[in-house]
Amino acid sequence: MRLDIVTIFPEYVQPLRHALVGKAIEQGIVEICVHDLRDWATDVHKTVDDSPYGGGPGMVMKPTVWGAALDDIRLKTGPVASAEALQTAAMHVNKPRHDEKNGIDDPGYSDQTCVGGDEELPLLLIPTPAGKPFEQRDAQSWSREKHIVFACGRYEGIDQRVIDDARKHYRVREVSIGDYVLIGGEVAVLVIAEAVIRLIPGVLGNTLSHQDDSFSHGLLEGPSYTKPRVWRDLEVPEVLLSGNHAKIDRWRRDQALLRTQAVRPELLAHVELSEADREVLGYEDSD
Ligand code: 6GU
Repeated sequence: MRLDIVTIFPEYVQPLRHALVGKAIEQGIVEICVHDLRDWATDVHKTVDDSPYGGGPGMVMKPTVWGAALDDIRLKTGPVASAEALQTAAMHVNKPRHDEKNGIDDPGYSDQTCVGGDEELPLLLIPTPAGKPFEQRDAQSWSREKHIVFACGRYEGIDQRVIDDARKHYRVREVSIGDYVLIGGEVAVLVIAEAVIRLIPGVLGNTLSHQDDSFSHGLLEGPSYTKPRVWRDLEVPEVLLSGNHAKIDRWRRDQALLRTQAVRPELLAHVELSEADREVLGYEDSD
């Protein structure tokens, strides 16, 4: 996968060089190029914004600068032709991870979202609080993309015509990472890139380890425990020591259901509940 990130603060996305994403870069699973939007500014002050038509506070990012940047990224021309990929912070490749296990097959992914006509266009993601909420299923879908471009807006946003024009050459998605306002899109890019990259086969040592993720089955994950068995007078739940895997699976399911009911009850509406599930949740029998 290739990721291009356009921002006026290239340093802001340097955390991607570390840990699991850094390792994925090193393994050649993902290539990340960070571009300074000011490289496309044409005046001596490297101006990227201007006052809004119609008045009001704040500044709007200029279509001329963004248009040139998105053209060069798509065509690999201009500053992009010589752009260097992000280098990792440390060598990770030879360090085995705790969750790397032998004998676990890569389940792979079907390529159905990556075939035919428009699907060949790169995906342009524009983080904005006015976007559609980013969800785990988006991360799953985007983990199969060949080329994703992130356009980080600052100030009051990007001139709308940049987004309208980009649709000619990109599949464009405006996305929000939650109902709060950030100063710019950079932190959202870190969030989205990490959520996407960790799902690419081969990035997590153990490809089974994300199948039980919170949200993947519509439920929040329940609690986890490790040694020692007793710590500060607190014991690990007995069932986890029982070796009875049917019982352990049922217990984990119960914990996930109860946590979801307590913290995010609205998620339960989208989960298929068995009779046993309904009983744990205290639902009345419905015949
Ligand atoms: Cl994606 N961008 C910005 N600037 N603010 C946000 C956001 C994104 N998601 C929530 N708030």
